[in-house]
Amino acid sequence: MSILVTGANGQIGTILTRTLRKIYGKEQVIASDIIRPNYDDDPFLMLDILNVQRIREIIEDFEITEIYHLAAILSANGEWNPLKTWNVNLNGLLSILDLAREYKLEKVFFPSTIAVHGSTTPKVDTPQDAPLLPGTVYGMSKLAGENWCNYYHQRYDLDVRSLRYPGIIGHDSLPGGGTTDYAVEIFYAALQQGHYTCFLRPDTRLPMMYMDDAMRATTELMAANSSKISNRTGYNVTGMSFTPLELAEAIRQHIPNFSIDYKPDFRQAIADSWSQSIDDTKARQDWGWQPEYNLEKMTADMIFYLNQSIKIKAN
Ligand code: NAD
Ligand code: AKB
Repeated sequence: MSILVTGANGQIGTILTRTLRKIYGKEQVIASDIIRPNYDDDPFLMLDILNVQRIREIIEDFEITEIYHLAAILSANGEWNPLKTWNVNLNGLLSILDLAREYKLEKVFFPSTIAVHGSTTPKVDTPQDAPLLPGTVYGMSKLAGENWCNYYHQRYDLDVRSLRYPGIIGHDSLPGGGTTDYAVEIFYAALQQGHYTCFLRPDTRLPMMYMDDAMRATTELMAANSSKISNRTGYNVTGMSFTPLELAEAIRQHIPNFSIDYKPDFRQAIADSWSQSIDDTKARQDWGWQPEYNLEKMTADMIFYLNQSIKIKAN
């Protein structure tokens, strides 16, 4: 088995590469990105996902059997350059899917997102098969991507699997330009400045998931027997739902003097267009999905590990 991870230098890719290397061995997992990590992360290859010939060479040279295709431009950054975002997010995926078909790869993982939800989607306990009319180019590209994944599965029997991640929160990598980024930034600000100015309103409820749960969801989905995968667009999955006000309260249980104020910007409209909570029954039924982290457990873990890394950097 030889796995290629695209977008491996991002918030999720950094941790997913590490997770896959623990399972399959370091040499079996090739990390790639347009930006080189600033720490030793070999084997690493520079790869722009729009360079189809380079992807082909990597598949051939490293005899790739599986691809985890993470490279993308996220919701907030995507709005600064819609056409580039569509190109990277959709054409990048189409190259991966078509090369996976041509080289008969065993599996492809495509991370979708709650950003596929939009103005027509029920906001509470959003069902798997909810109406989808995304308002961002990021959401549009991921929804089109889900449909292409389903098409390649139906037409070419490609074993492509996908999760609609909610906002992902972790202590070992920084988010890359999304609307849920506040839920990571707030921890750094609380520990370093004791204060955070939030770009969303205090009552903005969004679905979230701790990185450990995201890694488990991904590896469990990919390890599941193909007969258990009844969804080939993107499985709803969730860990918890909270507002900035509730997160600030949870942080105050550990840092009593922590203060927060709110200056909503353009990301408020994006957050308002997404669901507040997710029904992930289908993932639970099909391949046994079960989150382990709620708001309190995630907050305690984030503060513990970020405190440790701040102390290590100070020494
Ligand atoms: P990120 O922005 O942190 O990382 C994306 C990576 O893709 C970056 O390292 C970037 O350099 C790389 N990239 C951008 N353009 C590229 C190109 N042309 N060629 C190759 N690489 C390129 O994002 P992330 O949070 O790690 O997200 C990873 C995937 O998971 C994305 O597909 C994203 O849509 C999805 N996702 C993330 C979240 C989340 O909360 N983090 C939630 C839902 C879905
Ligand atoms: C974003 O906010 O854009 C991402 C996501 C939910 O897809 N974190």
